Amino acid sequence: AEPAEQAAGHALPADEADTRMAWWRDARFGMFIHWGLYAAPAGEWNGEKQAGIGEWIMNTADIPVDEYEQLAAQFNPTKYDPAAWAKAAKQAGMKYVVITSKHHDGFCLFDTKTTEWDVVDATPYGRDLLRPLSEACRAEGLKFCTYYSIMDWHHPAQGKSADGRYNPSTIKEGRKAEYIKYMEQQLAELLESCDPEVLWFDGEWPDWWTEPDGKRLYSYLRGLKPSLIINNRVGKGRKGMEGLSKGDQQYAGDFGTPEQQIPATGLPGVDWESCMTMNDTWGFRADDHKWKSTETLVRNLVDIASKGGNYLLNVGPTAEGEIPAASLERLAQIGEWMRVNGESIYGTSASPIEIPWGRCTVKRDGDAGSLYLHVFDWPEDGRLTAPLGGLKAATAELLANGSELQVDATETQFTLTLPEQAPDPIDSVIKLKVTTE
Ligand code: FUL
Repeated sequence: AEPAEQAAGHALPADEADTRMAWWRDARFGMFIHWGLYAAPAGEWNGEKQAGIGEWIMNTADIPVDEYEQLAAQFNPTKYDPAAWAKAAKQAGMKYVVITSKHHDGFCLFDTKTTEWDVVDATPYGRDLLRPLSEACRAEGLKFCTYYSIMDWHHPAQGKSADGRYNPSTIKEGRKAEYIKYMEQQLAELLESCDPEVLWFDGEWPDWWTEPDGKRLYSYLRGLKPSLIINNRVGKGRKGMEGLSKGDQQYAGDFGTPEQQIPATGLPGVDWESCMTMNDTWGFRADDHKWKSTETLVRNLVDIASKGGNYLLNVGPTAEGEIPAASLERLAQIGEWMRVNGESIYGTSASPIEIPWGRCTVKRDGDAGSLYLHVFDWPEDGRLTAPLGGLKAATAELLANGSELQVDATETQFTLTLPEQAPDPIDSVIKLKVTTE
């Protein structure tokens, strides 16, 4: 293999990749933050509501670059409180935070010498937004991670597509190397100032960005920081993840990124993370009140964990620097559930047992382990039956209140006798101690 390929994750010994991915696999739950200049128009341009997601407004409303640049002059997030954001994530039970360092509009939320199109040079706020958040996250014991878009609607080397839209961008004749250099410099600066644990690429779909480009960028970053975790969108790995061999999937980064969906059977053989919004947009839109219920959000987390994936749940702060109250409320409620039931999520893996009334997660410990039964639909007759899958059930406990439950096991299934009322209407978790003996 070529040296560049050697350095890519797939070519490393498996245990090295396992060491690198260990914290990420245990974490299971993270916060996505889409924040940028687009939070100011908040879904409206020239008095007209625009369709679609907030962070795409430059493309949706076809705003000329020089007009879009005006937004920076007004961007002054005086209410930004990175410590409060980190606390909100921590209290929700999240273990990591992934924030946009540069979205498709090319605007940088960190200090960079490569362009004036950043928060330090172009806004009245005049200070780096990411470094303080990286420090606040570390103070809370959270891993700090950054999103970065390869497509860039502001960079002079990129142009509009034949139909006159920003998306997908094109690269101007002979200017690709210049743009790649620009990205490499920015990413090196970002690693230097914020030391992110994950680089979450996006905007890889324009035709000018190729699989070899992705592999080279992957290797470059792995060289700068060997422990860095890099998602599949660095290359073309998003297309047909399921159909690829394990080696090829690794080629395309360290983990798969299903968007706004939970794959029905997970993504067998690879690490993956479902990223999802709390309402219908990633970047703030003032008129989007289609909030998912806390029940849906908790059950999504459980569903994803039961299939072996991570859940990256998004918030879209305002231009003033505040996470919307509706998001904070839901995060606090998820946190209440996590404080009681977190052990059924962190460090668990997919369960082969399928149950009609909920989901199941597993934690192995040699020949023994715990099977966590997540009961979404509490049985009216107070009896719950599930297949044992070759395991022996010993004791059962309701995490909500620590009470012991009666277990009656046969060779193939076990039956639990439950109290009349579900202790938690969202998801009551039963911890079943099991052995393989
Ligand atoms: C997509 C982007 O185009 C969206 O704006 C958002 O960042 C989402 C997570 O990824 O591909």
